[in-house]
Amino acid sequence: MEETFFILKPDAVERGLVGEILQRAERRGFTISRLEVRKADRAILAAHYEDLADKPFFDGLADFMMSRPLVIGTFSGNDVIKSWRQMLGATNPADSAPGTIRGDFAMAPSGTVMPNIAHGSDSPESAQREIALWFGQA
Ligand code: DAT
Ligand code: MG
Repeated sequence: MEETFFILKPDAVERGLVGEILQRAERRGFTISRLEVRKADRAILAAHYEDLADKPFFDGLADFMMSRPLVIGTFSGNDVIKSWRQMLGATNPADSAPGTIRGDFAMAPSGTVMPNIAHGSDSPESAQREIALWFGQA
């Protein structure tokens, strides 16, 4: 049994998509093992996106993620890390396939990647790091 960390980003919360996205995860067979509404600050986002903190788009990304509340949580299930990433679809909404969460719900302005609805950990190491960062060592 694996655990992954997810964020439903401000666009998902504002558009009232939280229930529908969580329902997709539950229908897939994931268990919601943690769930919270949280406002992020720049420090936690810099740690969360540590590999992106020196990118030119980081400030815009952080401003967007701090703009409104997030829904954060964890899913438990077999191969849940890879499966949730597959359900999310490609990072850039222009490339995400129909049927994926981003492919069905995300529409970023032409040439941009954000907003793109949701986050999922990309490896077991990232999942462990992100769960500890957002929820503390459980
Ligand atoms: P993912 O969210 O699919 O794991 P990532 O970790 O590469 O993708 O990037 C994290 C977030 O940063 C992504 O969801 C949106 C934003 N982002 C990535 N690349 C970007 C870019 N070139 N311009 C603007 N935002 C970007
Ligand atoms: Mg990522």
